[in-house]
Amino acid sequence: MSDLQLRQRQILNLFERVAQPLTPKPDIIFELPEFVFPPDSVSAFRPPADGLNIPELELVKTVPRGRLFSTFHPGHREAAYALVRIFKNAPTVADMLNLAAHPDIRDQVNEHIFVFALSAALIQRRDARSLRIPPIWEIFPGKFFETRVRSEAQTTVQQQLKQPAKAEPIIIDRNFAATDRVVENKLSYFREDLGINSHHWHWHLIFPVEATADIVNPPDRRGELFYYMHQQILARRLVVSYFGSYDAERIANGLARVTSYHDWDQPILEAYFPKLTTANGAIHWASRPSGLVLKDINIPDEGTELGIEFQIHNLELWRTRILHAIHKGSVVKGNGQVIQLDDKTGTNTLGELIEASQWSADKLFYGDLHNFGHIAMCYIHDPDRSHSENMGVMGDSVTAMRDPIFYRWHKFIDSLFQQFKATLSPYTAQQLTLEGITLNSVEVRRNQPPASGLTAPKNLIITGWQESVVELDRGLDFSSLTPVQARVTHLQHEDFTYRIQVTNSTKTSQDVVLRIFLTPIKDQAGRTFSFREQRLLMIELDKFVTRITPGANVIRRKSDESSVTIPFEQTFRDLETAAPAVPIAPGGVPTNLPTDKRTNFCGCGWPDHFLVPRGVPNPGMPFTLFVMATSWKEDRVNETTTATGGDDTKKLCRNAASYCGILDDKYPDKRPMGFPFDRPPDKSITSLAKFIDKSANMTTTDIRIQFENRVLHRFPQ
Ligand code: CUO
Repeated sequence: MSDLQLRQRQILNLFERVAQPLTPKPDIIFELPEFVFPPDSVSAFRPPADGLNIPELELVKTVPRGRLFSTFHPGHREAAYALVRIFKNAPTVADMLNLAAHPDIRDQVNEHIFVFALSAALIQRRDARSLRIPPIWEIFPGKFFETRVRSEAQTTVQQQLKQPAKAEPIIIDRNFAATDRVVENKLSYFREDLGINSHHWHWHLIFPVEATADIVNPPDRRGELFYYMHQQILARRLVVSYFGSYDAERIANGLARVTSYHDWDQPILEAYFPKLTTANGAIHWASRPSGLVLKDINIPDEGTELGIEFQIHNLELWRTRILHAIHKGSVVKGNGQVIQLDDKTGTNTLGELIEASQWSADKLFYGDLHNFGHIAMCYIHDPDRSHSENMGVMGDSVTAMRDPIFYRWHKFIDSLFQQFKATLSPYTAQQLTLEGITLNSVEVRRNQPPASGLTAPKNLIITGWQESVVELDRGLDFSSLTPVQARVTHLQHEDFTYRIQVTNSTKTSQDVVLRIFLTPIKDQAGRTFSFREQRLLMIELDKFVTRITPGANVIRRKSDESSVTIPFEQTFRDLETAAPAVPIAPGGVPTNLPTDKRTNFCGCGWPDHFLVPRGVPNPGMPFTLFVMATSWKEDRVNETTTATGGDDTKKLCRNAASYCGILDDKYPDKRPMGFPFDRPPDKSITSLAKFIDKSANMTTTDIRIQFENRVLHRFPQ
């Protein structure tokens, strides 16, 4: 076993059954890290309990083992970051993993904090870039699957002990959280999707609201990414909700767009009952029945655990101050320095302020609005914990997107950004056009011809279901003879290709950025959207650089090359069999990089299986596909980056750069995120057709997305 393979297997071992004491695999040795322990105990796996120089863990242990952990909670974050620092301070990756295995750490600190801290350290350490962490649902199946799954798994294992046989995967019901009588539940295939929730966890893991001392600057445009990634989730979720456009039941129930949650003294009508547990069933996540109202939060310190106290009034005050800054056009730092909210950095400044991160201009004054909103909602059922209830799913970035209130809360957060965007001047013709480049047409075609042997009709995308088998045993508290697996059903689409016809009327080749968006045409009542509404429903599908030679060009681009998504296998990968084979070079960057999935960073990215919304059954739901060409020379951030994922020497995986940026590098596009739809257009522009009218470098076509209510694919096949 190479050193790299050993480290990879150590990681898997460390993340196995994290609620239980570590059981080292027979062939995996954890040595005592030399920098911590006296040399005479180096070779033993378990050191004697006394006389060891273990790092100070008091702060880490302020959140006891077994308790749920919230990255939105300042006290929890402090505890977690104390451990991130310990891991990052280990001289080598080997030292870090050995230290992580120490019983005082692995078996004593809060298991959620352990996973968060080790994952964060593995992502942030440059010398760990070719090592990967397992999918989060394998580590904590309880955050994804209902309690029943664990008891079924246990029954299967007991049967196997009596009569060894290959166990069938446990079937996960797509609608386990509620019945279809609740109209909102028709969207549970979106809210409860493994890939979507895993993306959200990764995003917050790689863009934490605070950093260890070695990270001086925040990741490039972190605050703007916070705005844009969440705005895109909303747009996607909104569009998904429109599949009900033709659904009489939905209209009858009056379920339309997500409304912003900003009347904080009004009851929240959408309930959520997660049916999730953690610590293998020992701890449940709280339910949030309909009709609860936000209350002041006053959770006392309990034993060692730091409490949290704030009033809903604080949220109101912070909102007022933020709105004041937006309409004043500037924020004021703690030291009195004024920062203008301009069209270049304004969104980023606001993002850091609203979320709020350690890079907020003044956290004392502008507060902690977004994070405390998550906290207020996750404790809404027991705001002072007088019933000793656990938090609800809004408290954890792994689970928050399951709750309908997540979308209403983020709609409110997004409305702040939109108010700022409305203060900016509309893009000028000069900013929108590109001389010499004409986009003549765009069309899409499925890659696979239909079974009938006919050519696939153009501008029709087919969606349906995929059944995928995922591993569960890493996170269960009992071992089994054969792997415990679950079969999940999730959305999938047939792969397709864009065919874009471009004419270059200049005399030289031009490098252009092609920006592809998708937008619905009509609302749930069949009414055509105004451009003002449609702009906010634009879903980014792809963004890439291509060279256009003089004259006519045809550009083909496959749907699975998208800059917003990560491939299906990257979401549902099997780490054991796909252990990386790339050596780590001095300096930490692996040599001989393959082009695919090699780092933990690669877990961030919208899942490819959700690239396009579901649509409706035959004849499908109409959408407009929009493509725009801009100049790469003007949009390029520096000489080495490409629009889709950094220069090849740094390209550790196929990045989903649009929503996740590039690790340790600048965001690869100078334009504001969401350009050209991030700002309201001139008032005279009342439709998308008018918007593209004067710009030859833009084109649209109408397509349909047709949902077939059957299993299109199985994974593995
Ligand atoms: Cu991602 Cu509120 O920021 O959950």
